[in-house]
Amino acid sequence: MNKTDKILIAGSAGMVGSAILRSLRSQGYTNIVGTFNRKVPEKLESVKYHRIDLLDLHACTSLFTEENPDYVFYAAAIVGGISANNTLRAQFLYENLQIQNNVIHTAYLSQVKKLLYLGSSCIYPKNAPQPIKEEHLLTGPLEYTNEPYAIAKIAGLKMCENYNLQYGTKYISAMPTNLYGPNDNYDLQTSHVLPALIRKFHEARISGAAYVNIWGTGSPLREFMHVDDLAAAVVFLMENYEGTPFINIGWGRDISIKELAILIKEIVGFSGTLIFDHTKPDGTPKKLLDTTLLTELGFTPKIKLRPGIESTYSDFLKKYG
Ligand code: GFB
Repeated sequence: MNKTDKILIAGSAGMVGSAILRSLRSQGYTNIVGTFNRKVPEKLESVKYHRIDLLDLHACTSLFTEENPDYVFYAAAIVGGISANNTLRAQFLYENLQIQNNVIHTAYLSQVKKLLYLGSSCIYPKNAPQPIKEEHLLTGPLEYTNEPYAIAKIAGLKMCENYNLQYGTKYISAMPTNLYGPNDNYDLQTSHVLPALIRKFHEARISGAAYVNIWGTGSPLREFMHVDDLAAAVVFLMENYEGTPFINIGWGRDISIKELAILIKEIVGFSGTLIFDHTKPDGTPKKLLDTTLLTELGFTPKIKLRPGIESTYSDFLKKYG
């Protein structure tokens, strides 16, 4: 990838797309085009934005005809935490399938040099052996709370694999673990656990509440990666990796939801207690990715969990504090 090649980020306003944009700019890439729809991005010099609904194939075709990108980062999914996945089930399935079909197929028709598709660690079976290797895909039943999203993501990586096989495209796919960082979604109904807990502990500290409600038992294990590490990894893969096997992107260690809650409680400075709401689902019991392939390619994440959460909390305070 040359610094002046045209790079399209599909979904550049979300937490992941905006981090990829920051990473590309910091590495000297100068010809970046972003798309957004509902969430409006902050305006950045030398980045061209298109407001576009990628569910619309005609709009997607017009975008590729006008911009003719060399490289595409696919970060345009509709995403959310366990509750959003479990309630917006039809929407997560339909919209994710439709948007990725439109973008991947249009990228093929417009002969882009390379496309990087972003999936999710929820593609793996609920009870996959830990740490989860890429070869564990499709070896057992999925976790039901996020089955629609997982099926859409599996379809996306299979699109890339099979376009490569049939049409000779150079599409690569990466499966990130649970992500957090600046520009996250803090809506308590639809967010992931880490931003939800930042907001809950912050509001409890301000209001002087005696306790904070944590969903589930607190025992599920999750791996959390800062989105700037993820962005550095996907730019690294775009620059250095070619091949159909998809690649896990993880941070290397997991912690329980209870341990995460205690850590965020300390960082935010809340002094009350935790109450676990057993009526809420736990989801997958464990989810730690095996990142041997990524490490062998030469990439290692840098941002440790505590400083990562501290800087994310600072970003939250700037925007909502
Ligand atoms: O992050 P999260 O919503 O999604 O929840 P998943 C992780 C764990 O945190 C679950 C618990 O066991 C939740 O019950 N939890 C505790 C909370 N308190 C809260 C809270 O206030 N809010 C939320 N959201 N959770 C997602 C998938 O699964 O993982 C997505 O739904 C995606 O599809 C993502 O793949 C990577 O980690 O369970």
